Amino acid sequence: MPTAAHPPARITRDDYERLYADSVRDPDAFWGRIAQRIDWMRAPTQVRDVSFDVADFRIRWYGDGELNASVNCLDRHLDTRGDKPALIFEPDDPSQPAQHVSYRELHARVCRLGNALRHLGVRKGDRVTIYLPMIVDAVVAMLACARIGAVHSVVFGGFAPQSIADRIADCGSKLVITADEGLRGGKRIALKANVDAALAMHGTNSVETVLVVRHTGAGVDMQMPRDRWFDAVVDSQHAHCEPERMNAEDPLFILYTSGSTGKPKGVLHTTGGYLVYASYTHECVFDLREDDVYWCTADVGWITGHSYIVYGPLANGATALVFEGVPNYPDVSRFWNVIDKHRVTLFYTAPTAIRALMREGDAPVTSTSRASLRLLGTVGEPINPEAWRWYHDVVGDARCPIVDTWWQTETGGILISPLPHAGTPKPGSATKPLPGVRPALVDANGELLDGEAEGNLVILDSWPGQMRTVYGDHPRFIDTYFKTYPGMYFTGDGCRRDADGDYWITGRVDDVINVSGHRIGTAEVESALVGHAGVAEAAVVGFPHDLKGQGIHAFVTLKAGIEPSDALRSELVQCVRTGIGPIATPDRIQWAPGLPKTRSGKIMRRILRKIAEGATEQLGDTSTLADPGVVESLVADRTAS
Ligand code: 6R9
Repeated sequence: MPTAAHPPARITRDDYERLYADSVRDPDAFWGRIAQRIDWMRAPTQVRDVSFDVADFRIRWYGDGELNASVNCLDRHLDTRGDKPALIFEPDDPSQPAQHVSYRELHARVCRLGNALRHLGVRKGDRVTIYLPMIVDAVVAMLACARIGAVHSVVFGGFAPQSIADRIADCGSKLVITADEGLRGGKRIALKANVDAALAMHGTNSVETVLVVRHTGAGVDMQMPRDRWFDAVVDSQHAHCEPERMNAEDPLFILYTSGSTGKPKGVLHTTGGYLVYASYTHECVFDLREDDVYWCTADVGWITGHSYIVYGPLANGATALVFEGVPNYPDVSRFWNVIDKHRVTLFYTAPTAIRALMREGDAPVTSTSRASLRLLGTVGEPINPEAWRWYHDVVGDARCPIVDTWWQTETGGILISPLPHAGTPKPGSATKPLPGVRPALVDANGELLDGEAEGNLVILDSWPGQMRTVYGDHPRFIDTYFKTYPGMYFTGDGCRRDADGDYWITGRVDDVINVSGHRIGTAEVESALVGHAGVAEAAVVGFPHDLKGQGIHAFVTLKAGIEPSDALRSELVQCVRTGIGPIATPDRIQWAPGLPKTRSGKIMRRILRKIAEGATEQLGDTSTLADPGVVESLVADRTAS
């Protein structure tokens, strides 16, 4: 790796103790040194300028530095790694050929698109929405934006037109990059048609151009002059594109994520700190080496794809696999076959996928070799010890360390994770903070808890990868993350710390449901449900689900005169699928004659959660309810259903 000296890639237990102590004693020195791993056009002389105090709030890292993220991910590798594969593309259909894209080729493709975007009038600071399948052009699109200083907003290909429209309207995108169709598990996804539907919706007329990648070759409706074929515009461009000089604090991207209230928020990450942090954590957590073949199964529509398929690995000159498909197509050995086919050494996936594959038994795994594997990782939700052990013993043949990485869209990169050579792993624990990161636990009053304790997880000081604002709504950023516990960043997660000081994340403590590692806001699902003319009110809670981690349980109160029926249930499911996307489909819809409310009219979700879990003996105090009878009838119906 270009940067092995900053810090050692292989951190042992002794290194860890020393590095950690140094990092928190003198964060300026520590993060100043880490920043040297990046190629700066102008090296920063300032390291951090941070205050979490809401009266004097600021988060700035490397404030006078200048750089370009795409140069760090491409140009600086051309001399030493020009012919090395930057990306290996494995298509949905295994009978189709895989593609190896060298750093030189990726550089040329990014430059051509960068020039095309400039030609189409996209300038530094303009927003570009990317709605693409997991194909090489998704990475090209992100890096081309970075090259010319445009701010990308990647929208996950599973989102419905309404969600695309909301995201375009919120950031005022000038241009959309999409494809004719996506492919997943042999099924076609009508991406261009979804964009057309989104652009017919209110608030999207900032979009001037839609670039359409020919992927499946399906016929699509092209609306001239708005819609342009990607290849027709891009292929003729020059393969050299002058990179924009970006200040460290210039925005790199916006990524929408669900919170406990309202619409998804546009998490904004900036250029310098984010890139330093993504590359630093990618190297030390995965113990990256020059000849690794690294595969993260996330989609680029999520933060894991941004930091650990694109920016971290490419800044480090690694070879990253881009997988278009799904774990169970054409059969449940697909992951392991891909590992053998491309000799994958580092494999990073989500607990939900592990649990689903564990259900299929050992044979689909043990029939493959997996001898190339050196390290396994997980992300997105707590991993239950049983799934951890299966991953370790069966997938990793009991010889690969597991890194259970805790982090968030907001954190930009991994904050708490075992380091592969720095300690004894504990199934189900994310263990210790990375050097430079200061987690703590607080009780409901914000009092810091010492030693062995359980409470709410906060971070006491900034790190370079921290989000800087909610796009277009800075007060919401401060309210959401810095007001609950003044002076601290509140993660929204509950957590336990054991006697060894290891952290065990217990899950969200706010109104966010983590379904298969995807964050779904209860408020979003409720608003999709009440969009149906027959619905008076809806309340949505999570419940423990064997495969998904959490499932979605919706309590729905119908308007007077509307009768519950299976047909109505399907219509409500459809409202959610078209309003948000299939990932937010409720697992259960329970008809509720009324919802438990306090006398001031607040829905008591605590009680609904217990009913959904089936833990009806632990309902707690219901005496403050306006109408305690409502609870009895909900419990009776839940038991009956
Ligand atoms: C990277 C990512 C963030 C939420 C986070 C937490 C949960 C993520 C976890 C984990 C336990 C882990 N989470 N990693 N919980 N152990 N290793 O997933 O970002 O989509 O924003 O979700 O996911 O609840 O707060 P994001």
